[in-house]
Amino acid sequence: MPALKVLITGYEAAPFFKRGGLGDVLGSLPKALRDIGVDARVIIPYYEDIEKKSARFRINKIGEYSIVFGSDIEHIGVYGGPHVYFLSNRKYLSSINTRGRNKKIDQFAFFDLAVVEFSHFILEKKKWYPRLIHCNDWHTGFIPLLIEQRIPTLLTIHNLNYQGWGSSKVLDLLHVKDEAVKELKRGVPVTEVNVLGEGILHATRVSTVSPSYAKEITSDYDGDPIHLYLKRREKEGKDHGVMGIVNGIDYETWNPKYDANSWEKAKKKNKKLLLKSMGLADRPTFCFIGRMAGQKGLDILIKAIDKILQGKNAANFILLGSGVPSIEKMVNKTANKYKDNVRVELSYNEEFAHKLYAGSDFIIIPSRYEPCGLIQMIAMRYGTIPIAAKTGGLKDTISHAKNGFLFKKGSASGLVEGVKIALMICQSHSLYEKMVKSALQTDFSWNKSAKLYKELYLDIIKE
Ligand code: NHF
Repeated sequence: MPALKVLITGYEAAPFFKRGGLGDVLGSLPKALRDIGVDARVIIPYYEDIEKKSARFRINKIGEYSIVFGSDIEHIGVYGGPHVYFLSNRKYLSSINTRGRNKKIDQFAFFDLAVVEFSHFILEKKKWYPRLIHCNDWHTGFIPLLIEQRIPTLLTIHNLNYQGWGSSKVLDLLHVKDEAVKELKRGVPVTEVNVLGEGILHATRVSTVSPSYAKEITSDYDGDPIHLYLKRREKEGKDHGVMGIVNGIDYETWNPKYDANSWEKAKKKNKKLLLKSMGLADRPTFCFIGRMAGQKGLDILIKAIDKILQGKNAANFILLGSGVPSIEKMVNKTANKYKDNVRVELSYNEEFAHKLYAGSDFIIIPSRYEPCGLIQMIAMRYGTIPIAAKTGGLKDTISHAKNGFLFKKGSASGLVEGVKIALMICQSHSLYEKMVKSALQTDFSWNKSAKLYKELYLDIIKE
């Protein structure tokens, strides 16, 4: 049987360009799919940042074609590395930092149209034709509408909070009539379109990145309209609901080179080096790694650190990440207040992240919501025990008191309790050892989830 051909698309894909978890997923899921016989290829914009590294990534030009966007004919250059395609256009596709929400909507409307046309280009050029297009997040939300069921689509939601709202003028650029669009919010001065909403309404199937997040977003998601979209899908006979498939992590990228039998010496050494480089004393060490954004619950962590460290010297906290300036300021203030115990690195530094995963005892994940979360899985791969909010994918991947701890989401006192229990565990070598081993033995590779995606793809193309 010929391999199932799937084109996977989104805003980012590691190692070419990565801003967040989506980049990790688009970097590692296709590989895992290819290992089980799916001909999975990825397509993303050819950002200037990628172009600069084209020699390193062995990216070559494959060809070009044109699309009509508004009243302009725009040229698209097609570039490729093994199993990856990049679409290039100076005006629309080179920037990773497009300012202004309507400009961003235009950029990805342009990309989505270019992906749809790419399916013709690649058939002619390489005799390759996708049986299914796997779209990810709002950036690719126009594809299901534009492709008009010619190719079935799966839309995976990695974060419902980013939906891509913008002026409906973009529809003129796409030559799409208002009637074809289902999620229009009419208003003054502008009528708006919701790109993710369109994707949800038009995709053949919708999924998300964990069963618990699927439940959360389809039940009561703070008044978000997604369940209305889903109800409308049901009315149209698309009654499959939202499937939740937990992400895996790339075991090659995240490889501590120790396991449940050999962790102890290596981890001790890693911790020693980490603490020395940070100028911290030898104490139980907790880290935070992530974007400094509201979702990630840093205010909860800061409150908890305050409670734990007041008058005591019980623990170290090392925080890595960057983001919202007011959150960065709050974090810095705490570091200045607890000079002996708290360190902050305000950047996105993958090398340092590896050191933190490897050298910390615990990782704190106080997210207000978390569609899947990758850091708890990466941490456990390094034998670092997560203390995480009980929400979304965190709930689905952490077994409380076995390979980590879960506390009530949004609760600083819950987190304080979790840290206190962790400190107690540190007093008992056998308890600590049991938890570390259990974390190291949990399988977070893509093996299981890639199979689930393959089954879902096959199911979709059968429809
Ligand atoms: O893991 C990749 C990531 C998720 O929880 C994460 C998130 C964004 O918020 O699926 O996407």
